[in-house]
Amino acid sequence: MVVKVYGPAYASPKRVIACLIEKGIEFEVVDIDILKGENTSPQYLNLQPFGVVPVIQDGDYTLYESRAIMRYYAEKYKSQGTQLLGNTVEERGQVEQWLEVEAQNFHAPVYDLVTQVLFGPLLGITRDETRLRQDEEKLVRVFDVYEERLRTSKYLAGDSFSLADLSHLAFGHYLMSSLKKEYLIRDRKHVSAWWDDISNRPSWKKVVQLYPYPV
Ligand SMILES: N[C@@H](CCC(=O)N[C@@H](CS)C(=O)NCC(=O)O)C(=O)O
Repeated sequence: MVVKVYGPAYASPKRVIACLIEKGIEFEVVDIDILKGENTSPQYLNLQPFGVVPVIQDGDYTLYESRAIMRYYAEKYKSQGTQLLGNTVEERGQVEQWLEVEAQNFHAPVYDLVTQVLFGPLLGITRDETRLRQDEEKLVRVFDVYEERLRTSKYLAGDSFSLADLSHLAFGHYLMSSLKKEYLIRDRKHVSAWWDDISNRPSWKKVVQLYPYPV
């Protein structure tokens, strides 16, 4: 069964697509244009009641929330493609810890920067300079913690690339491109080497090449 992924142009679906490529799972995409409001059509809300992308359909099975989708496929096809969840229960614990850090600490400030700075002008959202400054300060603290971790560990969850690293690519890409916040990564030796390593994986290069970012 070919997996259908909705909304490939946007960052959160790219998280899922990178995971499917790492696992060698066949997929096809369905374009959803958020700027035209296609994410709020009754048909789409029937699949994803919160009106955000991605959602996947795998035969009769429908699933949303990008990190839940990645966990599902990484578990379901554990022995196929790249092992993304660690090899032991302890390693799995580390993967889950750093996935949570990505979701709870890293994601919110980057998402806000992307929404206000890049999509704001297109969606008529007014910039809140105080909040933008706070977002950047939060990211400085997050990357300081990552620098310490990556000083002694090749990847966030240990010696191997995992979902925890992969989950940073979709929005980390914005920091390194349209947002022009490369300094957050480049000013930190170990974070910088980690970023070069994970963003040069063939899976990620393929995602960016196949599905260009809209902004
Ligand atoms: N927690 C959700 C968030 C998904 C999300 O924020 N998607 C953005 C695109 S990257 C979106 O659809 N935004 C449209 C909107 O908020 O109206 C997930 O990880 O799947």
